Order: sequence, then structure tokens, then C-alpha cells
Amino acid sequence: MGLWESFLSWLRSLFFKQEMELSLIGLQNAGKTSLVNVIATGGFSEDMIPTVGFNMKKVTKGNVTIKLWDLGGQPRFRSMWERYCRAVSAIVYVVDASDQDNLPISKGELHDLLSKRSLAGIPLLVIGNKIDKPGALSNQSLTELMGLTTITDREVACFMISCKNSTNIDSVIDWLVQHSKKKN
Ligand SMILES: Nc1nc2c(ncn2[C@@H]2O[C@H](COP(=O)(O)OP(=O)(O)OP(=O)(O)O)[C@@H](O)[C@H]2O)c(=O)[nH]1
Ligand SMILES: [Mg+2]
Repeated sequence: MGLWESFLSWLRSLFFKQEMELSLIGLQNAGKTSLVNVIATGGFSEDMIPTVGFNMKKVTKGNVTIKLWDLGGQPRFRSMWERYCRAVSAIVYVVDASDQDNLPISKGELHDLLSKRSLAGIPLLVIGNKIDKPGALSNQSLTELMGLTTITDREVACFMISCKNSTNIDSVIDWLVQHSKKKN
């Protein structure tokens, strides 16, 4: 790269540099930590340890630095979700799309969280994970069953992914880059 091109690319990086802070929420076993791993390293493991409390990871993708709060989904950790969502650019709510039995609970937890005044207006990305599994819901069914069309006070999107096969991960990042509340 010539000097002029390097200068231009440096200048571009200044303009497009973006920082995002995201919280990953959802019931235990939904695949939140798996999603963090796929975004950070592309790696996937069947053998995961449930998250106790939370973990924080910083990932840089091109000009975007993403700070990810990965929260535990077991019932005893759910009361702290709100605290970790207050300052974020977007809330990423992960659902196991192959586990229809737990969908009503997941829906209830999501709508409870969104009713908090402190979280008003924060964009929401709902992710249906595990579409590699037989019987996984379609985007349309998940949107319906999670009551997403009733959410009108913020930006909402729904994507279907598989962490296992790395399906649609790029679409998720693209949406977040375009729709997260800008930090700088
Ligand atoms: N088949 C399949 N399994 C997945 C996928 N994503 C995650 N899993 C599996 O689901 C299980 C739970 O994944 P985790 O990422 O630990 O789930 P979590 O949401 O972080 O769970 P908590 O930390 O307890 O809240 C693991 O056995 C993963 O291997 C996927 O896309 N497809
Ligand atoms: Mg976890």
C-alpha cells in the first residue's frame, strides 16, 4: 500500500470507527456464549459450561469494536439482566428455536425486560438459534410466538442462525452495526 492509500485508509478508519456495547440475554441453553465464541473466534463446541453470573468480551471486527456482555440465563441470574442492559447500544435476545416447550417462558422474560422504563427505546435484536436442528421454527413463527409485532416502542429485528454451522452470523453483525445506538 502506498503512502497516500495508507493515509486515506487511516482517514476512513477514523470516520467509520464505531464502538458498540451489547448485552446477550435469553434463557439458559439458548446459545448466548456459543454466539460470543462464534463472533470472536468462529469456534463452536457442543460441550459448554453454563454461564455463572456474566462474562465480558471485547471483539474487534474491522473498524467496529464490540463489547459483549454475556449473561447467565438460569432463573437465579435473570434479575440482573436489566442492570446490564441499561447502557447498551442494542439488546440481543437469544432463543433456542428448536425448543418450543420453553418459548412461552422466553417470551414472558423478554416482555418483562422490555417493560422496564430504563430500557426504553434500546434497539432489540431477537435471534432464533439452532436452526440446524430438526423442528426448528421459521423466522415467521418465532416472530409470532415471541409477540414481536406487539413491540412498537423501539427498533426490532429477528434473525435465524446456527452457531454450530455459522449460518447467518454476518447478517447479525451487519444489522447491529447499522442499527445500534451510536456510542461515538
Ligand atoms: N445444535 C446446535 N447446538 C447449539 C447451537 N448453539 C449452541 N448450541 C449448544 O447449546 C448448548 C448451550 O449453549 P451455551 O452457549 O452454553 O448457552 P447459553 O445461552 O450461554 O447458556 P447459559 O450460559 O446457561 O445462559 C451447548 O451444548 C451448545 O453446544 C447451535 O447453533 N446448534
Ligand atoms: Mg452462557
